[in-house]
Order: sequence, then structure tokens, then C-alpha cells
Amino acid sequence: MQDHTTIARHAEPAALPLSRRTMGSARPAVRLPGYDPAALRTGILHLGCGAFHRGHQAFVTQRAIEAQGESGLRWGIASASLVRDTTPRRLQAQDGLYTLVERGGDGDRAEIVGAIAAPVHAPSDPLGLPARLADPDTRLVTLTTTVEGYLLEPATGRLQADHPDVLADLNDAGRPRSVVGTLAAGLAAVRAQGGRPPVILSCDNLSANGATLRRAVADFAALRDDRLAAWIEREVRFPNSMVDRIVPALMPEDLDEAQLLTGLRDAAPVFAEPFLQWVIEAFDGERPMWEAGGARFVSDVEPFETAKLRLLNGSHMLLAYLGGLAGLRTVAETMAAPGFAAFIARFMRAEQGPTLALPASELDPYIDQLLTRLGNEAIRHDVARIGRNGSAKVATRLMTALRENIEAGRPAPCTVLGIAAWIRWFALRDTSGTEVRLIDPAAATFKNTCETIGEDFTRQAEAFLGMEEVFGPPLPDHDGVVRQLSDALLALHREPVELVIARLLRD
Ligand code: CS2
Repeated sequence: MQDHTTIARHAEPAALPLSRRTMGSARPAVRLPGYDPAALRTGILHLGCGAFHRGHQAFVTQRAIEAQGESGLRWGIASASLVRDTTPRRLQAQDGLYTLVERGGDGDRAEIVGAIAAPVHAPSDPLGLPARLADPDTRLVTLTTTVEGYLLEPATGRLQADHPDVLADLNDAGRPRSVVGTLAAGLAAVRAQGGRPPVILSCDNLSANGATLRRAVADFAALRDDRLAAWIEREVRFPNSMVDRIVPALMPEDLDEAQLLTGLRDAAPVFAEPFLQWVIEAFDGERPMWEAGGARFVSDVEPFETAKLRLLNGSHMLLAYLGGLAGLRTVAETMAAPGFAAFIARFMRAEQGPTLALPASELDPYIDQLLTRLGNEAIRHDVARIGRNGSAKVATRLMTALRENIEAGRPAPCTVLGIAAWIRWFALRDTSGTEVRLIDPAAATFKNTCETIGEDFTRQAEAFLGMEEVFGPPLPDHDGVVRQLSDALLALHREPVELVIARLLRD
């Protein structure tokens, strides 16, 4: 492995900016698109032009275009950000091209991706996203907007009909702000033209992502016109999909590191782990040959997505909250600290694993592979970032399995300690002088609860578990769980995280 700090110091400031014209002068080890990016037409509209999309779907699409030759050229992506994000503007200045760096234990591999034929900054786009969706060449709409973008009521999974963005989009369908408003306006235009709707493929990291999005869009459409809602339910396909690749957000030093690898200046490179998985519910309709980039088409995505959410994303939550409390900054630093890797292995093997319908012959290697991925030191994955919006994640990633474990009489101390660590982030704010910041829509409520209750940990545990919109309905053996959670809160209050983990592993 090269030393990344040394790399950052030696990047030359005067490198040529990446563009179609300069791409050919990239260093010889850099892989270039196996097609002419200027010849692409757009067949895919993507919403959410962030790092994850570019490290995952756009890369897989590049492989598909390469594999399909001439007929692949219709699958260029119009990749849009709906709001503040300026990534599309940076990509426009470099003809949609960007560098993807895969970082594994054995070094870095850089590739220029050209699949984004049209980076779209929605607020300044002359066409507008509904018109792009309704273009008959658009056969697929893919999304990575995060679940918060779907504007759902957490308790019911239905659209928040009174959300300001929903109300604004109902008044002005021309330039929608919300994901659901954009999809509904585009689909209404397809219907008005008597056209065939594109397939809408959610690539957001939540269970039943396609079905969830379908309900949100139909709810929005029903607020406009019941017939539109019925047409969407009948005519539009929303397959489910499971996406997996660890793609941290861009760090300032990444620009110099990418430049050192390629010799070109890229304002929007992406760094990702080598691993990639994309499991898509099979659907009828035209699409790129994504299998060429590793995608799999299956009849039921649910087992894949549950395993991934509980094992990978659940472990991420525990590492983020416990690692953050221990003063560690990244997932890999946390995995390398004493006790943490063994703790996460136990969480996956003894707590989450037994709740999954996977035979040991599949589960064991999957967990081993995850332990290696989480420990990948070349990936700087910020714990505070992973810890964001835990209130929208804890139910699917931790609580469902905890409930099943209690019902089966299986102890789940690692899960309980992880939840306690999350609560501690909010409790610590004003008591220890530690600057603890965790972005979460429920942050104010959580901090308030901790402040009002103070150090009565039984009451704290009761108050948090009582928040059904976050933790779900009361657990079986409620009193037992309150006791365990309050013990864990007390332990984290009294002792350093490492000691608490060491004791848990000994017991
Ligand atoms: C992470 C995910 O931030 C988070 O919630 O757990 O983004 C994770 O890196 C991806 O789901 C990996 O596929």
C-alpha cells in the first residue's frame, strides 16, 4: 500500500482538468471507458447524483455499455441532483467524466467512468426533470435519494401529505422539489402523451425499496388525481433492489490523491471499496446488460436485503456509535481498536445471524467477508456520518432482530449496548463538555429526553423504548429489556467503552 499522506503532499497543482479532451493523457494504469462517451444517448434518468450512485450504478452501467457495444450506447445516464448538491455542475465542467478509485488492502485501482452522459443540476436545468422522465428514450428511472427523500410518515409508511415540499409540488407541478412530485409529474406527462412509462428502480438502502416508493408516488398522485394514481398502480413497475458497496463521502484530500493516481485534476472523484453487490427483482422491460458489471436478477430480493441490512448496516451502526463514544473517527480505526472486531463478530454470529433464513454454509463466509470489508484500512468511513439519522434506521437494522431474539430466548447484549451507545451520544451533549453532534430529525427530542431525565437510567431506557415511532411497538419482556438497556447506559456512563466491551466479551 502507498502512504496516502505522502501522496497528498506530492500532488501537482498544475495538472490538466479531466475532460473528454484530456482523458487520453491519464497515466497508463488508469482504465478508460471502453466506448466513446460522446456517442452516448440517455436511456436512464437518475435522481441523486451523489458518490454512492457514481460508485455503484453508474460504474455497473459503464460495464454494461462496454459489453453491449453499439447497442449499449443508448444507456447513457442523465444524472440529477434535485437540490443543493453541486456535483452535477462540477461534472458538467468535465463532460460528465469522473475518476472512480477502488481501494482494497492491495492498493488502489483508478478508472475513468463515462456513463453519465448528462449531469443535471435540476434547479437550473432548462428541460426540467418531468420532461426528461417523459422522453420516450428514458426507459429507466433509478434513484439514490435516501429514504428521507420519500417523505414518508415513519409510523405508517405513507406519504406525509402535509409536508411543505408535497404542498409546494401540488401547487406547481412544472418544477417539482420532491422526489415523489418529480416522479408523479413525469408519469402524468407520459400518461398524457399516451406513452409507455419507464421502469422505476429504487436503489435506496431500505427494505422493500421499490414497493415503498410505489406507495409514496401513488399517495402523491392521488392528491392530484385519482385516475393518475390508479394508472400508476396498474402500469408502472417499481422492482425492489438491494444495493451494496461502501462508498464514503468525498474528503478534501481525495482530490489530490485521485490526481496523483491519474495525473488529471478531477473536482468530483469517488473512492469505494472493491466489493460490489446489486441484486434486482427481475422485471420485463428494456435495460442495460447490468450483469456484465456484477448485477444479479432474482425473483425475490428480500432475503438478500434483510441479511445486508441486519449484518452490514447493523454492524455499521454499532461501530459508529460505540467507536464515536470511544473517540475513534472511522469504521476501520474502530475495527482495529482492542475488542471491537471480536464484539462485531459476536454481534453478527450470535445475534443477527440466527434471525436470518440463511444456511451456515452461506452465512459464515458472508460474515467473514464483512469482517474484512469493515476492517479495510484504505477506506475512511466517518462514524459520525454513518451515525446520522439513526432514528430512521434503528427499527430495520436492529430492533426487528432484537424482537426475534427475545422471542426465541436468545440474549442480545451487543445489540442492547449499541442502542445504549446511540442514546449516550445525545445524553453527553451538555454533561461532559464533549462536543457531540449527530444529525437526526429526532435529535432535539432525544436531547431533551436525556436532559429532563438526567442520570436515572431506568427512566431513560423506558422513555426511549417508549418512542414507538422510532423503536416500534413494545417488546416482549419489556421490563427485562429496560433493565438490560439501563445497565448498559450506566456502564457507558461510568467506564470507557473499551472496558465495557471487554467485560461483555468475557461474560
Ligand atoms: C451505511 C451505508 O451510512 C450508512 O448508513 O451503513 O451507507 C453503507 O455503507 C452501505 O449501505 C453499504 O452498502
